[in-house]
Amino acid sequence: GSQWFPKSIYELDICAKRVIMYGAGLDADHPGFKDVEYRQRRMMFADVALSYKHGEPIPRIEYTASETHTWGVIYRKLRQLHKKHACREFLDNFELLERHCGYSENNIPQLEDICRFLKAKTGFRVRPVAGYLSARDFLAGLAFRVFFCTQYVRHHADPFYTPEPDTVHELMGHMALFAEPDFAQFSQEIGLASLGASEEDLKKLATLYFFSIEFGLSSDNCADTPDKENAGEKPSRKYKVYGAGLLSSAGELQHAVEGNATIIRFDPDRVVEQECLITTFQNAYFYTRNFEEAQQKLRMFTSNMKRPFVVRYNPYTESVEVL
Ligand code: H2B
Ligand code: FE
Repeated sequence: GSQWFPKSIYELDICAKRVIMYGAGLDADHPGFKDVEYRQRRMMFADVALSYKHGEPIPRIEYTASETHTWGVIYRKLRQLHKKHACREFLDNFELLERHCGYSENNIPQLEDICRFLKAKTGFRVRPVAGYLSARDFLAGLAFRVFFCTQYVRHHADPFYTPEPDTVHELMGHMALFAEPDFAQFSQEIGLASLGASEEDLKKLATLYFFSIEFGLSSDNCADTPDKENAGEKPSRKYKVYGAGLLSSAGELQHAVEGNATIIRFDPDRVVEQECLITTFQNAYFYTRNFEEAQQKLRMFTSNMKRPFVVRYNPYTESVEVL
């Protein structure tokens, strides 16, 4: 009830500083733990992110040959898989990113260019962040159509694995769909519902975020629309992928749609019971027909959450009114 939350887009500067984990504190099992050069590089990225303020141009990074190489290896692999498995909206917008934002296998795109592109498409923005934020701080950004976006690259020792979000995950997995109006709206509504939410509701919203924006599937435009009741063990060609966690991970993407993963209809009451797994593949994935359906179901669910006030987003002032 009395929890502080940002009321204006400028107050996201406060959320951005509350990083839980970044370069300085790389865990012992992180591939960069013993690499002094990597740790120093991470500190540079942390400085950029921690001194950034809303409204400033995002500093351009001169990526090293090694970082660009890591990006290229992943880019080639993922683009092949995207063409087979990503939803139409993702593919269309990804092409626009290639055309307008410097996406290519030889170049790591700059957040400033992506930010300008998304702003024109849906009003979404990105801003640099030094590392992992709490679910509460992270979701608050979405309420203002802001995505906290890491700018550093995972350690080169293992291009296909990172224990934390990095810029490859953000740019290959997340960016394309923030250019899609229905998806942008869905994302913002999770964010708005999270402002001042109880701990219990916040956990549910984080889980809904996880199984949609990170790991969601859709059944629109598929060969055969799956039947609602027996969706459990259907051949996976019936689903397209929109979740960024899948679209940025070759291994889990193939597991989800080329294997025999459990795929269940996205019903928020069911989804919030599911455990979010970080270091292994998910036990189940959830699908909706499209983003509009996801949005309707989310709205129905959040309208039953209790908050002692109402928040309304004002797009002219980029602030929330608390009634
Ligand atoms: N922080 C950062 N920097 N990036 C994320 O993708 C992220 C986060 N995801 N904090 C959040 C938590 C997500 O897993 C949900 C909302 O808990
Ligand atoms: Fe993510």
